[in-house]
Amino acid sequence: MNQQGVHYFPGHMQKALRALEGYVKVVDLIVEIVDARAPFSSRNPLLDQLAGNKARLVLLSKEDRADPVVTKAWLDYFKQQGIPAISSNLTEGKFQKALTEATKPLVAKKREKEARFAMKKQPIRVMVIGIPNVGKSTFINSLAGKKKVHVGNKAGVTRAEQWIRLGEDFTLLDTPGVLPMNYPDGAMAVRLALLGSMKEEVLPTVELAYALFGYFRENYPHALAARFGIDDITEADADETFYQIAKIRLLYEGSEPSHTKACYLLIKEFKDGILGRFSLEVPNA
Ligand SMILES: Nc1nc2c(ncn2[C@@H]2O[C@H](COP(=O)(O)OP(=O)(O)OP(=O)(O)O)[C@@H](O)[C@H]2O)c(=O)[nH]1
Ligand SMILES: [Mg+2]
Repeated sequence: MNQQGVHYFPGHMQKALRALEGYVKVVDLIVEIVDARAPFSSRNPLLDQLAGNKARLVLLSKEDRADPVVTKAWLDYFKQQGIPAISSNLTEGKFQKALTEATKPLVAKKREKEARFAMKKQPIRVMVIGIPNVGKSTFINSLAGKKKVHVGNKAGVTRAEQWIRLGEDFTLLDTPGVLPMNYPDGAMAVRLALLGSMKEEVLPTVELAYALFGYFRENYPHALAARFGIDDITEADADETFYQIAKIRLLYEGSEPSHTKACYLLIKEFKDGILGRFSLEVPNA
């Protein structure tokens, strides 16, 4: 994959980061959402620092798009690190139980303190953080049982922080996605672009298609077989494969099968989850 660094830090992220610093002080729990397909690359070290010693839960989103074996390995990895972590398909909202379990001690502690000092019962304040497009707003809507905040499959949908009250026990803070200031490791940036967390303008689609092809060839050589009716790509050449896909899907430029159009198709189908369930990194890789 591309080894060149990527520098990308728009102004609204700088602003969001400063705002988040203020919120950390007033929240009880930080839910850090990462994409299950690349839980390492989709963690933001800046947010990690910001969270300090606050109670924290790592939520691996989009498990329905990830390789289940690899997701299990990631959950074990976080467990070994002593970091509470759960995985979920946020669009199905089946994580409520796990979340309630994970937050039980926190709630109990808060209620006990309130009782001791005869304080009024306050909701647990949960701040939801993560890089763009990992599902922060989807998580909140799912908990709320209705659409309270905007979601969309592209980076930068949430632009400002917003508090949402959930019953008696919780108040959630939706936040805009924040990326690290730069990616000295170009391969990490490529993964984030494939997950839709980095804007399409930052990394060209054709380059992404080559990177994805190379990754599939090494890790999931059967990935394209079912969808495009082509052979295992272990020995295949990227250009030849793109050419083949273009012919199969009738993607032409004039009378020639279009290599570029095939690249766009491949990336779109990967992003839409049509190709299947794939993880882009494994623990300690
Ligand atoms: N398949 C699948 N899609 C998901 C899941 N969680 C979120 N999505 C989709 O991912 C896209 C991004 O979700 P959002 O909730 O807008 O992400 P966000 O983290 O709030 O993004 P920003 O506001 O841009 O930072 C949407 O198209 C969601 O429907 C999941 O667990 N599985
Ligand atoms: Mg959002």
